[in-house]
Amino acid sequence: MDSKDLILIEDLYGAHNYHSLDVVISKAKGIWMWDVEGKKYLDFLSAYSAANQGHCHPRIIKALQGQARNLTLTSRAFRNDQWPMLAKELCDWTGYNMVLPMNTGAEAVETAVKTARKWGYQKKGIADGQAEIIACSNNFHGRTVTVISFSTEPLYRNDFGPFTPGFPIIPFGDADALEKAITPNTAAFILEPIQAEAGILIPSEGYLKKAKEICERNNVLFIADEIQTGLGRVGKLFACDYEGVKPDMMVIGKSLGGGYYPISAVLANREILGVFKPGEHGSTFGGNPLACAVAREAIRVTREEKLVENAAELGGYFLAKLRTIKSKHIKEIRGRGLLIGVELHPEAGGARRFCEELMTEGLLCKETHENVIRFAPPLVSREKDLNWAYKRIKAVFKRLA
Ligand code: IF1
Repeated sequence: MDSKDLILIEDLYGAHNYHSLDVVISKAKGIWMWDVEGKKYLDFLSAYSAANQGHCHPRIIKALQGQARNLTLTSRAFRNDQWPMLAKELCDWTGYNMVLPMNTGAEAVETAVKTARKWGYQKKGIADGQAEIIACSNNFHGRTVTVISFSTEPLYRNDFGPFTPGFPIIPFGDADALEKAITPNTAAFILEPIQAEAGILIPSEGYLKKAKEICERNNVLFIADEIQTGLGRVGKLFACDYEGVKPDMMVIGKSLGGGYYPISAVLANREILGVFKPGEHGSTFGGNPLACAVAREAIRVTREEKLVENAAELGGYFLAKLRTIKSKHIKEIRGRGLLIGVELHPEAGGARRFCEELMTEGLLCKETHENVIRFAPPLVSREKDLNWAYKRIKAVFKRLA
């Protein structure tokens, strides 16, 4: 079947909750993808940073296949031999001493919310049912009802109410607003250290540190959603590392599964994650041995192939190169590591048409909101790959001038 047929079938039977580019991928390896007609593309999105290690990494295939032959699922009714090792390796790598595994990012954010509330009642002494978690405007933390309860984006919220209460909203990047919003009922503050979906918004230098300090002073947990920014994407292990900030709780996902398998986790220390007692929270698939074996190898690949360092080096290189493109459409180019946003002026006619044009050039990326083109190639990219991409990007800006 060709792309046309598959698109027709998808649109007929699949729910229309996406406006995907009309490219039907059937194969991928490393940084490259092929559509069903055999046309080759450079992946400049990495499945929203879930495929940081590149597609179908041979080492991760091996881990997946090996584990698939042995043991895939026990549920947590029984123990398995992979979860303990992943838990230890994750803690050793990230510097936390406790971890709770889930499957998707949104579930891990939900878990962080539940943890913070329980901590608020049990450790901080907040009166029952009163706990508040402060979130930032324009955040993106996932799609469940509780998580969209603290979204400020009508598109994600409309007609999905009633919502979960207890989430005051403050502007992103405003430490004074945080200070003012804190009450004796505040259990936690949750944020993305770089707002990716909002358009790769990097807060001004010192904000994370200041916010962490305010949280500490008020006995409020600082929760970082590093689902998209974490594990190397931004050129350090975590975006919070740029300011030397160690969140009380950290939520990770995406590339923890090496592009193969959904797995997410909440990291914290024992005083916090220790609030859970048996039966209070869980998941059929969370901590399953297949996910854990894949994640263990995904971590080893990230470390041994020095993907964090590569993201830092190539990110700086590519950002500087992009900034040499002269176009009246470009308002600003910003980024950290290999998470880069090209913001266009409103008169440019939207980022979507640039993405469609880049697709015909063999470069796959995705707009975020109306006017930002997001570039996030796999972290296994090399300089010559980015040079290849640069030529296409430059050509498209020339063509759509
Ligand atoms: C979609 C966005 C990116 C995330 C952060 C939690 C989650 C995500 C910081 C939830 C997920 C994904 C979801 C995906 C598109 C994508 C996205 F544009 F929607 F915002 F990457 F920028 N925290 N982000 O970025 O993780 O439950 O999806 O595993 O289509 O919704 P999830």
